[in-house]
Amino acid sequence: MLLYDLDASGNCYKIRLFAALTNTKLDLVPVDLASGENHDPDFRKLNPFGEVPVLVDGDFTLRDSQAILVYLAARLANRAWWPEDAMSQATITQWLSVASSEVRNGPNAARLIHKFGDPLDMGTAMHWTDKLLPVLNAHVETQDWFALRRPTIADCALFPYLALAPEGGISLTPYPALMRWLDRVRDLPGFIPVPGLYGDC
Ligand SMILES: N[C@@H](CCC(=O)N[C@@H](CS)C(=O)NCC(=O)O)C(=O)O
Repeated sequence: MLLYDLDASGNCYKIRLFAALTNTKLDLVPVDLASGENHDPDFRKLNPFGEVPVLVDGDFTLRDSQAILVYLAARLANRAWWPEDAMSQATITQWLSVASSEVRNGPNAARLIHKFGDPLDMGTAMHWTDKLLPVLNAHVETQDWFALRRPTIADCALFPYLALAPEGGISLTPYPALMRWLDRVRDLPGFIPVPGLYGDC
């Protein structure tokens, strides 16, 4: 399987992290966003939105980090990361939605502004962040993992942009339970870091 990838992308890191934690073999194809390679017609055939990550598995092409996590986890013999029952899948999906909505509009947007100079509004990003982080912190005060009693793809989807939040000027110090959850993810066998991850680089 090919993963069209960018090393600094938290969305791509979700997939690389999951693959590392589950011994899933992926061949990385770097995409140079800085030179606009993601807007080349060939890449647009893979993803008309011009975004990484994109997974290609034979004839099957899939965009969106959450969708790719579901696909990869569903193909594993060990269904621990994406179990087959409806309640588990729905519970995980509600956190995948938080990753693609609240986290994207909050800490991810703040990092895009701070680190990459994207023309987004910091006030809006902080509004989302201030609403999000207390909820996440309270959730992991009472349970170790976001969706189930063990790590799932929900944790892989949430980890990158929360761990990278300091790159957006967001301190995680007021959220000790969330920091303990970050540490639990970092302690998982097979864990790999990403450039800029707090404490690692
Ligand atoms: N919903 C998508 C968002 C992907 C996305 O925003 N990718 C960024 C890199 S992290 C990108 O390729 N941006 C290129 C652009 O917007 O021009 C996902 O979760 O994979």
